[in-house]
This record gives sequence, structure tokens and C-alpha cells, in this order.
Amino acid sequence: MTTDYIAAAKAVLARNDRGGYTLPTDRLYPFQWNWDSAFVAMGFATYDVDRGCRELERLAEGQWPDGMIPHIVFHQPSDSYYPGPEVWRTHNAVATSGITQPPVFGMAVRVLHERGAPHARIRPLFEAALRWHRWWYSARDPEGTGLVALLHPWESGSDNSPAWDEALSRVPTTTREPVRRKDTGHVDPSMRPRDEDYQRFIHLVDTYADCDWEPARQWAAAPFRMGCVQTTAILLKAGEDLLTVAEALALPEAAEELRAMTARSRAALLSRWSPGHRRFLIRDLIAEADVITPTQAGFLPLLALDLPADIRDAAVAEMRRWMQGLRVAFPTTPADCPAYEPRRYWRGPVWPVIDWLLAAGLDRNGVPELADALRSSVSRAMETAGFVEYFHPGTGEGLGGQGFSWSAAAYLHFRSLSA
Ligand code: 2M8
Repeated sequence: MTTDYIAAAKAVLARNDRGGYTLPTDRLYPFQWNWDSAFVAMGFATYDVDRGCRELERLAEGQWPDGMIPHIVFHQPSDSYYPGPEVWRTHNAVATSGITQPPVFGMAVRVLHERGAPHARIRPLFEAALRWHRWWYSARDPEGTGLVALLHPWESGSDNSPAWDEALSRVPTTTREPVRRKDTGHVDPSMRPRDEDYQRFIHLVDTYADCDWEPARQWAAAPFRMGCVQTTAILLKAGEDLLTVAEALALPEAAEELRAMTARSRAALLSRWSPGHRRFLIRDLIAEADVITPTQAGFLPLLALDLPADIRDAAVAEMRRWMQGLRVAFPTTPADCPAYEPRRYWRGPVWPVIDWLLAAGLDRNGVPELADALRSSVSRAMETAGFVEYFHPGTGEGLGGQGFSWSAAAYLHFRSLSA
């Protein structure tokens, strides 16, 4: 890898460009992914605002009439990924999956707006984001608690996180058609979810396809329903960012609506703090139990809350404890957890975009030294091992897919902060 890392990161994005949208990486993920593209749009915002807007516009092409922005938009066919459109069986005009992903989109809209994108580009993106936020609150929080729920682990983006283990173990492994994985042909199986996880993932897809993808029917039929602190934190932060844009665009009604949404989630998120665990806890809405398994999700609320000093100090102390002895931080599962697997996907490895969100939360809460430590540790890892998908926390080894778009975008973002 050349030592002009910024040029190398831009080259990754250029290589994965398929005409206004960016693949996460070739072959392993041959379509447009939702939260990947939002991070990529913010990466582009550091040097090409027009291209950043285009990324979000292409993603919004997949938006459903009910407001959901799906987790995958299948712009072009590819046989290198499973599950493709024939498994999802959705009815949207543009082929898409039937579930969603963390709503980073609204954060990207604000960044592009502040980097000077014209109002004519921002306004439709803002409207798309607002419709999606309304969908979140109606489809994924029908009881109005303020904490939004996920009906599929893929919706978290942290697909095989140990946080889902117990709830997922209640999901049957039966599937309508046999599971035909392609991912393990691209990446060493020891770095990927297990077959049993995939069977359960597809069982859930079949269950929701049988509900014709109608949110109320899915909610009722869901064998997996998790009140997620990571997703709610992202929704809340994106809601705050959209509120800033609404004020700048002089849209008082939208601003009022966003104020109400964010107030509800702020209170709900804060109530998930557990002093004993020194982190925020996910809620299993079916078992009616807290998920105490430790994962990075427990610290994501820093992104969206201005924490009282005692809570902030306890969360930061716990984060520092998880980081002890690691070469690269921040781990998605701590090394002292029995579920920790430092090479397996979301069960331990470090993900640059998680560092991006956690560092933003630490900055927000007045802990810039730790924010810088996260950014510089993962930036160094990328300079050494390349813009790979994820990193071994103990050794810094680069793992998963190569030439990965959101890792390159994270690098560009981190460097833009220190410029
Ligand atoms: C991973 O998830 C996809 C399913 O959405 C997969 O493994 O097939 C996750 O890391 C997810 O967070 C990410 O958005 C996606 C594309 O990078 O890959």
C-alpha cells in the first residue's frame, strides 16, 4: 500500500463505485448497503460533496412507499451474494431487501448540508430521511416507548453479535428453501457467522415475507424483537441532525415533529443505563428481559446523549477497562467475555465505523483524549493492514473483506478532523 493513505482511501471508493452508488466491497457485498452508504457519503463529503449527495440519492431510490429505507438496494443482479431478491420476495418497484439498517442517513444529510450541498439536493434527502424516521417510530415502536426495536439481527448491522445469542436461539432453524451461503466462498469461514446463525437469519426472512412485509403483521409474528440502544442512539443523533437541517431550511413543522421524536428517544435511552454494568442495556421485548451480554452497543448512547458526569465517568472507565492490553480498540465484545472471538465478525473485532460513532460520542461528552485514542488506533491499523472490513483487537491483523468502502470513508473522516 502506498504511503499516501488519503489517495489510497479515495481509490477504494472509486474502485467500488458502480455509478453513483458504492459497493461495500466487490464480490462479498455486490449491492448498495444502507448504513455503509451513509458513512461513504460522509467520506465523500470530505472532498466531493456532489458525489456524497449522489450516494444518498441512489440509496433513497429504494425507499418504500411506507417510508422504510431498506438495508440492501439490488441495483443490478449478481450471483456472488446470498440471500438475493428471490429469497426476499419483496414487492417494491426497485428490487430491495425487506428489512432496514441503522439510520445513519440523517447524520450524512447534515454533514453534506454543512459542507455546502445546494438546498435543491438537500431538501429531497431531508424529506426521505424524515419519512424514514416516521417509519421507525410507527413500525418499530408501535407502543411509543421511544426505544426502537429490531426484528432481525441484520437490522442492527452487528449481525452475529453475542447480544443476540439468547434471543436468536429461540428462532427455529427451519427454512423454506435450503440456505445457500456464498460469503464463506469469499472469506475464511472462521471470520464469518456460523451456519446455524444463517438458518435462523433466513427463517426470519421467510417469516416476514409470509407477512407480506407489512409492519404490523411482522411485529405480531416476530419471534425476535429487540429494543436496541445502538439503533436508538443512531436514530436520536440522526434526528438531532435533521432538526438542525430543518431549522436551517426554515421548516418549522418538521422541526417541531423532530423535537418530539428526539425528546421521546432521549428519555428512553437514558433509562437503559445500568449502573451495575456501567453501560446501557438492550431490551429483549419478547423475553421481557435485559440483555446483559457485553457488546459495543452498550456505549453507543454516548453518541446521542449529554450524559451526567457520574454516568459518563462510569461508562468511560468501563470502556478503558475493555481496552486494556489491546493493540487496536474498540472491541465489539470484551476479551473477558466467554463469547469473545477476536476474528469472528461482530463477536470481538474492531470495526472502523463503530470507532467513528463512539469517538463522536466521547467528543460530545467531553472526553476528547479517548476519542482521539480510538481514532488513531484504528487509523494506524488501516495504515498497516489496509482498508479491510475489521481488525483483530489483540494483534491488529486485518480481517474479512479487502478494499472496504466504509473503512476507507472512516479513514478520510478521521484525517479530515486532524487536518
Ligand atoms: C454485513 O452484513 C451483511 C448483511 O446485511 C452480510 O453479512 O451479508 C454487516 O457487517 C453489516 O453491518 C454491513 O452493513 C454489511 C455490508 O458491509 O455487511
